[in-house]
Amino acid sequence: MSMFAAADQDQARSTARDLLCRAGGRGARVAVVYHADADGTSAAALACFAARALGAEVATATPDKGENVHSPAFGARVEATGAALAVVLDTGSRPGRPFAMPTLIIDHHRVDPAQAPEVEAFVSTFGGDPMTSTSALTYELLAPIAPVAPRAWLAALGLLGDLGDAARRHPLVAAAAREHGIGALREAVALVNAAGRSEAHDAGVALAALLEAERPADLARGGGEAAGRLRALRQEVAAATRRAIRVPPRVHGRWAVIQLDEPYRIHGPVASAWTRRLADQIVLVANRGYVPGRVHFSVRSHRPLDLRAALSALLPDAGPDFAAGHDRATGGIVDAAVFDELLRRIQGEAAREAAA
Ligand SMILES: [Mn+2]
Repeated sequence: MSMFAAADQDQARSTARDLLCRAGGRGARVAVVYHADADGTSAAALACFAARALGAEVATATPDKGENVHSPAFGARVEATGAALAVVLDTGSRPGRPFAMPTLIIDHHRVDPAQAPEVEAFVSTFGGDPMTSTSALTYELLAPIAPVAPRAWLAALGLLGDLGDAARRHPLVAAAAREHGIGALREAVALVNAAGRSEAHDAGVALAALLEAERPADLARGGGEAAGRLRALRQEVAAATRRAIRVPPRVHGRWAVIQLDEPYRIHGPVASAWTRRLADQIVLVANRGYVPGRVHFSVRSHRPLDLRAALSALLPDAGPDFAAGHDRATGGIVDAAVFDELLRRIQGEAAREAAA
């Protein structure tokens, strides 16, 4: 990151803290908007704790199946909370702004500074720090203004969820593993992720479980009501994943394509599971059953390839939901017709390679 961007980030962080403290000081409502995975949900739990400790009321919201934070229906629900400030966590970013109200975005996804959102405060590393997560950025933002230190393990959950075992080198994960055990942290990540993958997309259960938990082991073994519901959701998602992993791939050149028809958001883990067995392939797992008429798909590979570039080369202008995410973990959400065109181009690439 350039010196200029670093100075901008100091300014963004101080503005963000100021907005939260002022909202708390006047007892205002804060809308906590989050991505329904372990990282986004852990960041949301930290934001809820901090906002309440500062004196604010909290309303939480996550986009439904097939929505994102820019969907008009989602925006209307967030505006309807009557919140004076929105805190948006781990949802990626686009130019412009998702909501009319004052908005603070905390996000660790790679973004060109020229494409940064125009909101009151955008807390980001612009992708310049691959060893961070939204939960860690949120923790670092909140620690100077709110008593979140006893919940530092929430930052570790998000790091482990997004970075896997590489996150164990992060000081927040190392400290949480010493205190709580790495097994309890991993188990909590799996439970939280299951909620967002469930057929009902019941991310609120995971957030409730994190808010009622005093330590990560409370998710897997605690008697809390939300933790119990979370464990039932995980069983359902695990059964669907076992079913989906039995669907055989079709190989086209360097691509291996698996097509699912499941109401669960399990295309990502199924793709990751196949990369070991298809070590020379780019694995694409498509799900036509998640949202009718749309295809949600995940792309992963065993070898370190720029998968966003590989996808964009096939379909250069497929919109902001195509080839989003990270170089090593991407995918997209497109209309069925666009996905069928992508498949034709994959087959075309394979045929050209075979002829060469
Ligand atoms: Mn994340």
